[in-house]
Amino acid sequence: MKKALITGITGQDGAYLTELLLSKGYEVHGIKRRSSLFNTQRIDHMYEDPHEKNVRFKLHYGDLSDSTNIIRIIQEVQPDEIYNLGAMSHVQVSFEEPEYTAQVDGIGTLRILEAVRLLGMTEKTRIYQASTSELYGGVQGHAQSETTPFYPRSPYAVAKQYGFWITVNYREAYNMYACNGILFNHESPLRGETFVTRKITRAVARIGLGLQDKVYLGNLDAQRDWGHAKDYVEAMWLILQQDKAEDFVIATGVTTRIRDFVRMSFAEIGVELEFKGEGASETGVVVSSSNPEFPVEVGKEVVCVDPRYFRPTEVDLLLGDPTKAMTQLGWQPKYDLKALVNDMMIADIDLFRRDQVLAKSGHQILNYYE
Ligand code: NDP
Ligand code: GDR
Repeated sequence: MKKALITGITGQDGAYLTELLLSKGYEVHGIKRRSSLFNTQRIDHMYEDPHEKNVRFKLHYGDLSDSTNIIRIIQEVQPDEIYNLGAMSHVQVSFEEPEYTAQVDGIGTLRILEAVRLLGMTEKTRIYQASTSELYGGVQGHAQSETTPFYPRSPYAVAKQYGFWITVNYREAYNMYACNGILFNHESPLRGETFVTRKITRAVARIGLGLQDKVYLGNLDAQRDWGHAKDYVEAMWLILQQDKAEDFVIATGVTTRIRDFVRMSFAEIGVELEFKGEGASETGVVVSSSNPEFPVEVGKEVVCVDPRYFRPTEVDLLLGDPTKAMTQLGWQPKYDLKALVNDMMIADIDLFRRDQVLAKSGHQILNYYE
């Protein structure tokens, strides 16, 4: 039985990757941070009672800022594969926590690689590094591939650039099987609530159910190449199953504006929007509403721009070229953007129907501010 160790197991990708590896018969170990509240909601459905025999899913307390902890866990688990998904992953927050982001997203990667080297496990253990399309940041005007030079535009992206190159360097210097997956944005019903897609689908579900009036967003002109996280964790696994360690771009090859993601999400509840104005004064107004289950008033302003969400340096357009992954790995995404939006909207409507029941019986419903 192969053993995998996943950092960032409590995050979106960690949860889907765990499901995938368990289904392939792996023993899966995860590193979770100690927090003052439970932070395992995304993986609780896979929990196995550690008192039982033949448990295939185990969690260890740890943190990518703590080298000794990382070394001890890797020594104890003796993984065949490590997926380094742990990170301070929010681009805007990285402008507020640049040093911590560098520690975890940059040096954290070095800690994993160096632990494997120091423990003499370079021939046994394969390493996947969660690299990102944010590395291309300022490279605009054409699709981005494995040969496109980097131009990071945030403390997050700069830290991830260190993670990318230290992975390449350890591969070349110590002959390690260490690879970067340069993944473009991928989303799902498990996406963190403050990333733009999930912020939108949650808000649209709440507006449709009468729990919220409007949503405040930042730059509506940005363009992203969005795929489904379920498809992208398949690619992570494939990257570690090749004869030779290499880096791969994982993307759909289609890019869409934030404004159009908003439109598509409202369309899922039968609401058509018109956008008026420009920049900070742009608004999204309802022009028709056809589903009686989600009665949103025509003429209502449901989207506003709040410059608080503008970034000091923005990445205007991301568009990946996944040709190498498709030809060499045989990777093919199953979801297109419409299917992704549909999946997220169904999940968020279901989630907030419970709040609607509570609201109707007089309970106070919390508001969400980010
Ligand atoms: P999430 O933000 O959902 O999950 C991040 C995970 O990292 C969480 O489990 C979090 O733990 C953990 N983590 C945060 N800080 C530390 C730390 N100091 N030590 C150990 N673990 C830590 O991210 P995603 O699942 O979306 O992304 C996974 C990885 O892929 C990240 O590295 C991200 O930067 C990268 N990536 C993501 C893309 C995307 O579109 N989703 C695209 C390209 C790259 P906790 O739950 O306790 O907060
Ligand atoms: P990103 O994702 O920065 O691409 O990083 P995010 O969803 O945060 O932003 C995408 C684009 O939407 C614009 N935007 C807003 N963003 C947020 N969060 N909130 C808003 O209200 C809002 N309004 C507009 C942003 O300006 C941006 O242009 C994600 C993360 O998962 C990274 O970890 C990963 O590496 C990259 O994707 C690929």
